[in-house]
Amino acid sequence: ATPPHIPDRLDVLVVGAGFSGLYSLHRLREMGRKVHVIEAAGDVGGVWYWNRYPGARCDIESVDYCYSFSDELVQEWNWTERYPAQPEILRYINHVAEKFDLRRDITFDTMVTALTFDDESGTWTAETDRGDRVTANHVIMASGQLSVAKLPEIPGLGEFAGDWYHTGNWPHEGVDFGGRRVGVIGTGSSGMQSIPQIARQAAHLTVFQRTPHFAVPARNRPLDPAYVADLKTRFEEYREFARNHPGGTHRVFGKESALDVDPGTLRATFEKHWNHGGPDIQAAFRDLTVDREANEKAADFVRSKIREIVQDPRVAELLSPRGYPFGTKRLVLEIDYFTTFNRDNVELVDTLSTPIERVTPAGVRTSDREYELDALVFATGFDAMTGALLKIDIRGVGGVTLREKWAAGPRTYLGLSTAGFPNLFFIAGPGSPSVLSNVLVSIEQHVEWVTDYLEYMRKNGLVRSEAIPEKEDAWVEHVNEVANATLYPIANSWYLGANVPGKPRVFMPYVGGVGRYRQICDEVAANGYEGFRTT
Ligand code: NA7
Repeated sequence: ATPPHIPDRLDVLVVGAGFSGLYSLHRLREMGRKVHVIEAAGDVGGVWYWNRYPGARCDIESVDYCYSFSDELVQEWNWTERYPAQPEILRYINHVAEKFDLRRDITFDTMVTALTFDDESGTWTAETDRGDRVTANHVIMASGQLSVAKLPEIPGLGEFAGDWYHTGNWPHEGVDFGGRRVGVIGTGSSGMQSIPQIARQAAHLTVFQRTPHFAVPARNRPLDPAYVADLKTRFEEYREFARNHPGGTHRVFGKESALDVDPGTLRATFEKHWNHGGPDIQAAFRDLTVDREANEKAADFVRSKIREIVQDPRVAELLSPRGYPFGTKRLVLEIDYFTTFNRDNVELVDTLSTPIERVTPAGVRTSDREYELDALVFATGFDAMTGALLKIDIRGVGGVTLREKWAAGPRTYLGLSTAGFPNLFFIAGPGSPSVLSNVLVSIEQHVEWVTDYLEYMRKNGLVRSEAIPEKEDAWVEHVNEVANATLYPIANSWYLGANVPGKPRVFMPYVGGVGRYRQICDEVAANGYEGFRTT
């Protein structure tokens, strides 16, 4: 039986109430569509609802990491920090939900478990973990890129006598680490952000590091209200620049090769970026993402900084990334991360030389000893990009499952759609710039493109749209081609699914750039949505 709160016949079903789902709902409602959102969490926010660990912060500047579709919203909201912390982002999302009265069309605490396409009626039926059955003409998957928390395959967790947490699924009431012996496994963004905060509280902190990640200072600071006010007077122009920019931001790209400049200029350029803070150091020279030798100059610079900051040379060496290019695992913006290792209560364990064997009732056992712990934090990341989609049993034409179709890696047309699954759209999905961009710019572009397409279909009396397999093949090839021209595929990153054992190693996001991607999507639309077969 369908609970009364989800209409059982919809025009559009949206899965997920994060930034993508909320804007999809708002825009479709404005277009007069019968739309409803189903969300697993207890409220809006997506990744910012779940990731409440201490130190959780966005690595895109707040004035960029926001919606632009409503000038009123732009004008009334005031960001307070250069890089927004999780509570401020969640307050913003809540403000948006209230302002546009979004919650009345969202069902929370409900997981979509299956989506089945019926060839005859050309509709989708969704089933939920609460026993709902909902039929919709179209489905928009706004289920996120980093929404399925991944625990490591370490045996023994069930025996652990202490408490354990995953950063991507943090208790809402917070965690008090005061007086406790804490272990953190994982040193990506989530680990590097939480470790300094936990170290200040805990009696003792053991950091279990498998791969050191490159990090540069965030140089986070309060925003000058005059700057924020000034930006509002020209926000549309400011945003329009980002919409056509490779990363959806305002990053300035260096024109020189890191191999052509003299050592003094090289150092001074990196120093300038280091002191300014933020990820734009990746574009300090034009060849850092494409030439290994040039990239190594940046890697050397960061390692020299780590040696300057970390007092114990042995620890500094262990914290220094080697063997993969700078920036090819997502560059972390750090706040007090390296200095944390100068504290007396912090210990670094290199699990490459002494691998973790198991969790024991008392703590963690590595190949050489046991570490006694009262609490264990997993900052071990996500089944990224495809995890949330493949968790749902999605069945398209002829009963083919998405899991079967994507067994060797995700295949999409423009990152928006996949052949054999008509009327199903992805927001910021694999094959789109998504996680390699300011995702808010990408989300707005995707939502606008998809909803415009639904409007086009309605106006033209079209009820069914499906990506053409050859067009999809060509897009997948293009995505691979541009990725292979960069250093990105070298690293074992979540961009490639390398953090999930058994996941096919395929570079998932589109590195061709937000501006170029938008242009391609606009051309597709201008040519009557070419690449889709419609009826
Ligand atoms: P990441 O970046 O995937 O980092 C996960 C970390 O956990 C990373 O250091 C991993 O080491 C480590 N890890 C994962 N599994 C294990 C096992 N089995 N044993 C030891 N260590 C392990 O996730 P985050 O949550 O930090 O960040 C994800 C994104 O969210 C981030 O890039 C931003 O875009 C926001 P590895 O490097 O794989 O050796």
